[in-house]
Amino acid sequence: MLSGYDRVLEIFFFLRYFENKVVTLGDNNPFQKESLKLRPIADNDAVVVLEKTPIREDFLAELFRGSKLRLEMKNDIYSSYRLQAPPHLNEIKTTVVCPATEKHVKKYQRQESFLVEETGEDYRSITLPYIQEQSLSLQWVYNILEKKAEADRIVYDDPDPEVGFVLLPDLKWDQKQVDDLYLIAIARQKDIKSLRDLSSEHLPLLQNIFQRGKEAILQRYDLPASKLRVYLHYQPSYYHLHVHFTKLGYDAPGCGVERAHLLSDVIQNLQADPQFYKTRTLSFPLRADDGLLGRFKEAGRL
Ligand code: M7G
Repeated sequence: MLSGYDRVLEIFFFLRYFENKVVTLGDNNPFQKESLKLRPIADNDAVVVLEKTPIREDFLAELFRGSKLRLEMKNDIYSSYRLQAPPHLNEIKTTVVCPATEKHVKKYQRQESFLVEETGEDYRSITLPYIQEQSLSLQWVYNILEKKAEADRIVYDDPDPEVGFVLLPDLKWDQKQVDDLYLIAIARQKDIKSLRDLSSEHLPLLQNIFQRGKEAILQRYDLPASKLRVYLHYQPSYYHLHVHFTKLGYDAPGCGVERAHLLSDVIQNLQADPQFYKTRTLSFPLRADDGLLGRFKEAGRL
């Protein structure tokens, strides 16, 4: 049995000699970067996501001092170069999902999307049965809540079973710079799947996440609330309530209007109508090969 570390090494070894790769590049990639789907390794599929991270301002002097420059073209006042940075300033953030299910592979592949308008009734008759049948495992969430994984990364922990949550850096953030700050707050309550399950009884929980999450980020990263975008996804990929905290100005994957719901709006909507998210029509994009899209088509809703 390989440990997680051995498996990552094995993937890297494999990657080095890998010829038969499927490379997708482009806009629809959730990270807008390159992802590789690897052929099965010892009966398991893996997804490896490679991402160039932003250039840090405090490394600029070292970058200019320590790099080689190769002129590509010069025209009047314009010129372009290839800059070869020292290795430690040229790292590639690498995310590995292994073993990856078919759903993970689809999640990271480039796909055409379609906007679905889901009524409250559609949710109950189409979406809910679908997500009860098949959704991604929440084991990683429970590992965080039980401090079996990522315990050393926790930024704030409120242990209250009703309004408590764990705030920590998102998998997508390498924490090298606050320019692309991305944290998630994971609710301790286990029975809230998504926005659709929320009613006014959850207001204390939502307000606690909003308030304490912002305070913790101010304290740790010196970033005020006015610099934060705090939102929920609908549909999420993982059906356990969590809230995204990203830096304003960073074009975080999934922060567009078709998927992100600002937590401040969610709170106000529930204050105005306790059943808001159970009755309203909610729009969201689904990728062409998403099984849920198939269910909407079968039901004649698309
Ligand atoms: P989502 O809205 O359910 O789906 O958000 P999305 O991935 O399509 O945005 C789940 C969030 O949890 C995402 O921002 C993920 O990057 C993040 N995430 C997923 N996993 C498996 C992990 C993990 O193991 N650790 C941490 N810290 N974050 C994760």
